[in-house]
Amino acid sequence: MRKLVCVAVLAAVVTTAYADPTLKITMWADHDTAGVGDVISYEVRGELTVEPNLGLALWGGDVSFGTYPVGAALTAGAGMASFVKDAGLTNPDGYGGTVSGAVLLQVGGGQNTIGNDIGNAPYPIGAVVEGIAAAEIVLATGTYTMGADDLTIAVSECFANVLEADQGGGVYSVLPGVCDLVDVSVTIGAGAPPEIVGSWYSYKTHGTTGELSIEFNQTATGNSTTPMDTGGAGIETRRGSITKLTCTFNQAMDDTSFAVTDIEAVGCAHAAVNPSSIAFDATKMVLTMNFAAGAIANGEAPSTPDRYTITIADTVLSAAGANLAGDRDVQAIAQYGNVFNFGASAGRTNSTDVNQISSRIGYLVPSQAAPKYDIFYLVIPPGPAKVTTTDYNQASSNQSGPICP
Ligand SMILES: [Ca+2]
Ligand SMILES: [Ca+2]
Ligand SMILES: [Ca+2]
Repeated sequence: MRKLVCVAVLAAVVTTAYADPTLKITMWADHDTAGVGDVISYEVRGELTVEPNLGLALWGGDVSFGTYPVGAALTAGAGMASFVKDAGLTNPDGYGGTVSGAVLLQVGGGQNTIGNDIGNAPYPIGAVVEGIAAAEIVLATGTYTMGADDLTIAVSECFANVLEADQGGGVYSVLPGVCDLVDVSVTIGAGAPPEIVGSWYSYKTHGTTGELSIEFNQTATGNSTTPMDTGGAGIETRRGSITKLTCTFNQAMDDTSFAVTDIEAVGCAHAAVNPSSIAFDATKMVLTMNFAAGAIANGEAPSTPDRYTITIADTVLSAAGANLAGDRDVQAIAQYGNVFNFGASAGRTNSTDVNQISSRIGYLVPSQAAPKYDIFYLVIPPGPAKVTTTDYNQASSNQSGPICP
């Protein structure tokens, strides 16, 4: 197809008195930026910008994908049916292009300007449609799945010819056209860097009720005077302090890029500690951090309570190879029995906390009482979790604080 067009272009230089009809090609995509795994829809659009003519007769171009592997064949735009085999003439692999090395070679096709019918050859056999690309038209569409790098989709090696003006019916004569390749690429920026989304959670197993979590609000700081139930700093109130902590990422992570030393819990009054082990779930989006018993001090006698900042290093990577960004830390108060972190009781376990627990004695956890009130979560003999006098007595005998100013 390309060689025939080149011959026609040479002839046109001699025979046409006006500027060559020009097919202006532009590229469009539905994303400016995209994260790993996002599906990009893109269009190759064309418009004839030099008159006179009766519309596009034939076009073709190679589509490439920058540093990415070659994409799948394109689909003809809605108005291009007369260019598609068998109505029109295309390369053997069709209108959507032929994979050739790093490009889709010769996306496009031509109309049946030679007036062929099926009695002569199996194709092209369609009727010529006039006026194609007189206004901008979608020549072809495609999709591509985004990776971690910027994606540039471009058209090159474009060729075109047009239906000559002042004719009609059956066999059409064509004029060579030229392609305007000034604006023939679109770049989709690699976006959505890996970030921690939502809250962090601290887990304990409450008798036969099973594992229950306390939420650590990711944006809370200090000894908030806002109760943790309404967005204040999260507190691990339960026996044994923080031992199992989770956070969730917005995309799959490279678990091999995580080491226990990439996660650090620093107290106001206690030196940094690392988890004893870490693990990812099957999606590689949820990280579990396990701290050794006693590693994070919580005010259980004889320890002193503390407010910790737990941070994940920005050197850990997404599965696509991008560094962790955004809010990488959480503040968590480790304070046995501090179930009421408000007003004069903020940052300490005192009579207010003890009274709060006392008023819930007999409540099932979590149906009536939140996990934070079941501070002595062990149930002996095994049974469902409940707030009892044991919880009350434990908090009463472990009053503490205030912690960090
Ligand atoms: Ca934070
Ligand atoms: Ca308190
Ligand atoms: Ca209990």
